[in-house]
Amino acid sequence: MVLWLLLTAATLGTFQAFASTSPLAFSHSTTPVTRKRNLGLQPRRFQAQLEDQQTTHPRCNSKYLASILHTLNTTAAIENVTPVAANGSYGEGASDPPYPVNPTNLPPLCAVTIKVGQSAAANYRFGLFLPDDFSTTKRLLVVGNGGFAGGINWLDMAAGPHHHMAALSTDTGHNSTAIETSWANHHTEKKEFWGWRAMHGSVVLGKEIIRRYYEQPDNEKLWTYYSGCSTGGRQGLRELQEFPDSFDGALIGAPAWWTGRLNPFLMQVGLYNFPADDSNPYHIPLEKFSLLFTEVMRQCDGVDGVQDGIVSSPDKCEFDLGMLVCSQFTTNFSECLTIEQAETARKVYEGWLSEDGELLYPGLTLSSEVQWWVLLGGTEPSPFGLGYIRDFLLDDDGKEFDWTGLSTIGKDIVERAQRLDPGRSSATQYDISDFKDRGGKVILYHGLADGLVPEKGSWWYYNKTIDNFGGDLDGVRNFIRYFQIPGMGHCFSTPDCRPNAPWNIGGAFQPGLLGSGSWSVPGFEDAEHDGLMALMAWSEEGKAVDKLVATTWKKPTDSNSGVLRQRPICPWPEKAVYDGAGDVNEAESWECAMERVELVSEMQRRVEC
Ligand SMILES: *[C@@H]1O[C@H](CO)[C@@H](O)[C@H](O)[C@H]1NC(C)=O
Ligand SMILES: *[C@@H]1O[C@H](CO)[C@@H](O)[C@H](O)[C@H]1NC(C)=O
Ligand SMILES: *[C@@H]1O[C@H](CO)[C@@H](O)[C@H](O)[C@H]1NC(C)=O
Ligand SMILES: *[C@@H]1O[C@H](CO)[C@@H](O)[C@H](O)[C@H]1NC(C)=O
Ligand SMILES: *[C@@H]1O[C@H](CO)[C@@H](O)[C@H](O)[C@H]1NC(C)=O
Ligand SMILES: [Ca+2]
Repeated sequence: MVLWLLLTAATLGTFQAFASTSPLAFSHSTTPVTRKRNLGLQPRRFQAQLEDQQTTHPRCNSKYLASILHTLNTTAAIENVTPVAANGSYGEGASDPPYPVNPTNLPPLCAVTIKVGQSAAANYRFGLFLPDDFSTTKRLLVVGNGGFAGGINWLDMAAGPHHHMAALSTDTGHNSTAIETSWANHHTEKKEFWGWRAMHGSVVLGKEIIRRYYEQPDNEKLWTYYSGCSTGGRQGLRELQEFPDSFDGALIGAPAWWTGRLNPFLMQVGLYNFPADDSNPYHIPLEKFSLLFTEVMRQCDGVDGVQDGIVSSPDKCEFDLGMLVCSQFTTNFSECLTIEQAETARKVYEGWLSEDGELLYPGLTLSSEVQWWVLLGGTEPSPFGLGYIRDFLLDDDGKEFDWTGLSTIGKDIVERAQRLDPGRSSATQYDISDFKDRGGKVILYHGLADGLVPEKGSWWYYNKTIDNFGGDLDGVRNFIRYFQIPGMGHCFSTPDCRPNAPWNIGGAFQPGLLGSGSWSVPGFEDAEHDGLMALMAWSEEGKAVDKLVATTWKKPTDSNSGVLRQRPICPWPEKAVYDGAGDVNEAESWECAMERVELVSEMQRRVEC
C-alpha cells in the first residue's frame, strides 16, 4: 500500500514515475520540469503574437483551424492553438498529470488541441504538433500512452517536429496518472476510449486536419508512423490490426497487448507474493529480489558466450533456483530463500497455467528481478492487476472483491476477462495480412530485464503471428521483426543501473528520459541507431532492418556523460554474436547471426561446474 500511495502522490509520468520513487530506482534524469503553461489564447492577443513572430506559420490560428474542422463532418472543436517559436516549449505541465514535463528545444511549430465529443462525461482530446518546416515527403508520427494514463503525451510527440513530421497524441478520453483506474468504474464509454476509440478517432481526424493544414493534394501520401511502449505498444498493435490503413509503420515496444489475459496475470503474480506479512511463508521480501538477480547473473551471464554482466540468452539458461535455498549449512539467512519463497519465484518465472495446464500468460524473464518491485514489492497487488479487476472487470466499488484471502484469482475472473474484454482493448488478431499487403512494417522490441510486462509475452505474440502465417518465418520477417534488448527494463534504461546494458534506440519514452529537449538517440540521429528512422527507411525505401545499434551512457540517462557501450540488437531468431576479439563495448565487435548453440552448451557446462 505504502509504495502505491507514494506513487499516486507523486506527479507521475509514464513508468518513469516508478523510477524516482523506488528504493531500487533507475538513475534519475536531471530534466528540468518546465512549469510554463500555454492555455487558450484570446484571438486579439493571438493576432498580436502572430505579428511579433514572423517565422510562425500563417495558418497557425484558431480561425483557420476552425475553418478546417468546418469542412469535415465532425463534432470536434478547437480547444487551443498556440504558435511555438524556434527553441520553444509546449505542453500542459501540471494540468497533464501523466505527462507533466513539457518538451523544450522545439523547432518552430503550431501546437493544436482538439476536443472530440461534447458531453462532459464522454469526450477525448488529442494534441497535434504541426512543424513550420514540414518535409517534402509528408509524414505524421502518432505516439502512444503508458499504463492507464489519461493525458496527451507531448514529450514523446517532440520527436515528430525534429524529424520535420507532424505529431499526434490522444489523452485516451480521461485525465489520470498511469496507475489510476477509478475513472473506468461503471464507465463503458471511457473504457472503450482508452481501449481503442480515442486512438482511432484521433488518427482519422488528425490526418484530415494535417492534410488541410498543409494543403496536401488528395493523391499525395501522408506517411504515418506509430511509436509507443507498454500500453502504447498495445494501442499501436490494436490500431493496425483492426484498421490497416492507419499506419505505414509501427515501432512497438513491450506491448501490454492481451489486456484480458495480461492484466489478470499481473494480479495473479501479486497473489503469489502477498500478503506481505510474516505469517505468509511464500512472501519474498523486496530486499531478496536483488539476491535472486545476483544468482541469475552468476548462473546465466556466461551462457550467451560472454561474461559481461548482461544476460543475453536467458531462455538458454537452465537456472537452478535450488542454489539459493537455505540449508543446514547456511550461516546468513539474509542470503538464501526458504523452499516456499523459491516456489514463489519459480511461479513468477514459469508463468500462469490454467487448471488443465494451458498457458494463460508467460512469466517474467530471468534477469528481470531488479524490477520485480513493481509487481511484487509493497503490500498489495499492483494497480495494473488489482485496479483492472476492480474497475474494468467487476465495476466493483472496492468492497466486494477482496484479494486478501485468495491464493489464485479463479477461473471465473479469467473467463470473464476473456469474454468481456472491457473496453475491447486486447490486440489479439494475428492475421495482419491487410496491413502487410499495404506495405506496412512493424519493429517489435522488448527489454529482457522487463519486470512489469513479461518479455516472453511479446515473443509469444510474435510466435502466434508466425503460426498464423503458416509458420513462414522468412515471410513474416518481411513485414514484422522482433528485437529482444538484453538488460533493458520496462521500455527503457537498465533497472538500478545493473548492468547498464545498451538500451536506447529512440523508442517511446526513451528520449524524454534523457531530458526535456532530447530527441532520437543523442549523437546518433540516424537509421542505424534510431528505431523510428530505421522503420521509415524500411517502409519508404524497402531497407529491411537487419540490426539496430542500441546505446547507453556512463550514466544511463545522461547522454552528456559519454557513451559507455553500444551493441547491435537483432531480429529474432538472430542474436548479437561477439567476434571474440574486439572491445565488447563497441558495436563493431558484434554481428547479428544465429546463436552458436555449441558455444551455449559449453558455457552452460562451464557454469555448472
Ligand atoms: C456525418 O457523420 C454522421 C455521424 O458520424 C453520419 O451519420 C453522417 O452520415 C455523416 N454525413 C456525411 C455527409 O458524411
Ligand atoms: C534555447 O532555450 C533555452 C532556454 O529554454 C536556452 O537556455 C538556450 O540557450 C536556447 N538555445 C538557443 C540555441 O537559443
Ligand atoms: C486533470 O486533472 C488535474 C487534477 O488532477 C487538473 O489540475 C487538470 O486541470 C486536469 N486537466 C485537464 C486537461 O482537464
Ligand atoms: C548477511 O547478508 C546480508 C546481505 O548480503 C548482509 O548485508 C549482512 O551483513 C550479512 N550478515 C552477516 C552477519 O554477515
Ligand atoms: C517461440 O517459438 C520458438 C520456436 O520457434 C520457441 O523456442 C520459443 O520458446 C517460443 N517462445 C515463446 C515465448 O513461446
Ligand atoms: Ca553475457
